[in-house]
Amino acid sequence: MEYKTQCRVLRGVGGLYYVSLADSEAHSALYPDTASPLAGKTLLTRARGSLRTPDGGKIKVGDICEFIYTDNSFTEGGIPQDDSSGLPEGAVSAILPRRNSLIRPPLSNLDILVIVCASAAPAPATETIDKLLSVAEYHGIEAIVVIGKSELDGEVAEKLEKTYKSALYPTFTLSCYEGDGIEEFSSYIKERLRGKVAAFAGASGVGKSTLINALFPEMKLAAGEISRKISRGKHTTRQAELFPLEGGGFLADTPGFSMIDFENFDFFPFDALPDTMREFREHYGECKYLDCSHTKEEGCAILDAIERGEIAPSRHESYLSMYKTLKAKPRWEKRQ
Ligand SMILES: Nc1nc2c(ncn2[C@@H]2O[C@H](COP(=O)(O)OP(=O)(O)OP(=O)(O)O)[C@@H](O)[C@H]2O)c(=O)[nH]1
Ligand SMILES: [Mg+2]
Ligand SMILES: [Zn+2]
Repeated sequence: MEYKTQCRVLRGVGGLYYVSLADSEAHSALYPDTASPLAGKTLLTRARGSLRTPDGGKIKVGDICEFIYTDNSFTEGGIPQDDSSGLPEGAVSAILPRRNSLIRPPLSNLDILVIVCASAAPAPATETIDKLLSVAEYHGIEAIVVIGKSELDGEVAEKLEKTYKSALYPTFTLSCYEGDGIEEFSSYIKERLRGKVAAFAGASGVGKSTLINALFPEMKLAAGEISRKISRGKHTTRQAELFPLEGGGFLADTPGFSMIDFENFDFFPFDALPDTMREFREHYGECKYLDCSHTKEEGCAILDAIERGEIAPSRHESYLSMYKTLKAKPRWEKRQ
């Protein structure tokens, strides 16, 4: 008997893939009146040799795929998750259309990007936050801003919160040390995460791992293992990996979105920049000149909104910086 279902690619190892099969509920919604005896299991499997996306791309972590398997897959008591000797007779047979596909980190179908900064230690770098927000916006990834270590500098935290709320992003101020704001953020993120993939990004030392551990205690081991690998200098491949979360959903643990990438900022083409500024968008069309670049023109609706205190000056500074960098690039090439 042959079974068809969907799976999510969690990790690649030497040409094989760990995939998480749709659970029974998801399976019957996708393929009514059919069976998937391995529903909900994570297993190591192969991909059909010629497997490519319509535009020739290779299978990636995060991909949602079609998975076909047979009864021969079954070993006594099911397939042990980490046993490569018991490969099921089945294969990833198609890569389904992607919502988005990132190059760095190499990850597809990222749904949520949690951008973390701290009120102090390290001092918040709004340009980094804004670049991450623009990358998320360009790829259609839902962005959430977290201002951590709020107990260190309440004034800065408040100012940042105002900036990102007026930029129209869900914004949370919290402190892992004091516990303030954790519960509110925890219920918000867990509610949104069902069946989705989230990643945490932000400068080193802002408290990402501390926050992840507070939210998802089941992640503790995994995070520790990865940082040990990094400190031994062996985890340089920048492989992305997805970890299933207890309440449903996956967390992408990836050293990606490294701030190094941001020196050579080339995540989207120059022409796309204005549309990545969420709170600017409602003012486009109100500028005096049709071809306004919103950098310095007289009668620019964005500059006027900044004057009125509706848009934070730091958001415009970041816009100018991205404008300059992207404009200087001869041609944006899509790399897969
Ligand atoms: N004052 C204060 N310190 C915190 C808080 N949360 C975390 N820290 C500390 O900040 C330091 C960095 O935290 P991490 O969670 O390792 O930061 P990270 O963002 O994961 O850093 P990288 O892994 O290097 O990217 C640690 O010493 C934490 O104990 C907080 O709410 N308040
Ligand atoms: Mg960390
Ligand atoms: Zn303008």
